[in-house]
Amino acid sequence: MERTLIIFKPDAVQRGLCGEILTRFEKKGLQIVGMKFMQISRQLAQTHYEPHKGKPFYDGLVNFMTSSPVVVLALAGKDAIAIARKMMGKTFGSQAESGTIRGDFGVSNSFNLIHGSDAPESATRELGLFFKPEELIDWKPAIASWVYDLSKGTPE
Ligand code: D4T
Repeated sequence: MERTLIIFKPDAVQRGLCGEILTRFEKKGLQIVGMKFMQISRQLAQTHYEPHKGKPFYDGLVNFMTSSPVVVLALAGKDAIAIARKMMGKTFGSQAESGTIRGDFGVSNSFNLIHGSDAPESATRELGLFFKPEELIDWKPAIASWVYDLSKGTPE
C-alpha cells in the first residue's frame, strides 16, 4: 500500500472544512495511518517547500502555511498518491474542476486548501518531515476486504 502526506492548509482549518474534506477521503476508501493538528514552524515550511525556493510565490507560501494551524494526515491505499491528487483537483480553486476538493470549496489563486504529495519520492520525504516513524500506524481496517478485492492475495 502506498502512503501520501496530506495537509489541510490554514484556510481549510479557518473555514471549518476539515471534516468535509476528511470525509471525502474516508468515503473514497483511503485509510488514515497518521493524523495531527499542528502549527507549522517557518523552518518546517521552508524545508517542505524547498523545491519551490526562489519562485516568486515562495515567501508568501511560507507565510501562509505558518499563519494558522493545519491538520496533517498520512493516508494509505493502492495508488493513494495519484488518487488523492485527483480528488484535490488543479492547483487553484478558480481552475479546479467541480467535484474536486479545490473545485468545490475554493476560488483563490493563492490559498488552495490542501496539499498532497505528488510522487512516491516526495511522499517519503514529506512523511518523514511531518511524522516520526512511531506516529504512523500500520493497522488493518475491518472493511478492507470490501474496499478491495483481495481474492487473489493482492488488493485489486
Ligand atoms: P501543493 O504542493 O500545495 O500540494 O500544490 P500543488 O502541487 O497543486 O501546486 P504547486 O506544487 O505548483 O504549488 C505549491 C503551492 O504554491 C502555491 N502557489 C503555486 C502559489 O501561491 N502561486 C503560484 O503561482 C503557484 C504555482 C500553491 C501551492
